[in-house]
Amino acid sequence: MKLYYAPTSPYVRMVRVAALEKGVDGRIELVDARAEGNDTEDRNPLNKVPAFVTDDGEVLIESKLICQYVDGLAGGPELYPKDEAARRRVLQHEALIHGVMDAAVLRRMETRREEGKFSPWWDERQKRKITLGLAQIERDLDAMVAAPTIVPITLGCTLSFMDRILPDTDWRADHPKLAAWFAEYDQTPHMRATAPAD
Ligand SMILES: N[C@@H](CCC(=O)N[C@@H](CS)C(=O)NCC(=O)O)C(=O)O
Repeated sequence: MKLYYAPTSPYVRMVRVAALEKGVDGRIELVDARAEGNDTEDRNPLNKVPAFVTDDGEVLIESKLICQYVDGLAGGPELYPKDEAARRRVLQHEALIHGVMDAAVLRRMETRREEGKFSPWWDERQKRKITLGLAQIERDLDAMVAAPTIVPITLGCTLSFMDRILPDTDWRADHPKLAAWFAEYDQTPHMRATAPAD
């Protein structure tokens, strides 16, 4: 199996932490998507990482789908519970966290526009998604991280990435439970093993 990656991508990191949790990381070859001859568009018309190629040659895109595939590769902790109601809750929490992540990425991209093209209206919209999303996560945190599902993995990778790309956003001040949880989670072996080099 091959995982096409970019070193700083938080979406790739989610897949890598998931593979470590399942104990299948040794079966997955990491391939630098930016290396010569590795045109990402050949595998993914959306030109995004992660992209994943199974042993049968099937190409999977979208980190959430790839994580579900990885979950099915081995026993151990169910990253996506089989019980239908529990699974739906996990997917809902995962979607909320991805939404916060996507908004953070869009904010970051907005700051990269050429001089005079920055849109305060668009930036404010993304900021509000992050504010309301984090508030809900703070409220629901206990339930979200109670079991070793994909949810803590997604949350840890998202908060770590926010610290990298939006260092001026002091999310810790308004979310003390989340801050305390992340301080510990960020030091777990699988997070440390996948931390991007600065
Ligand atoms: N929803 C996608 C997001 C993937 C994504 O946006 N990846 C970024 C890297 S962090 C990318 O490849 N961006 C290139 C682009 O959008 O052109 C997922 O969860 O896999």
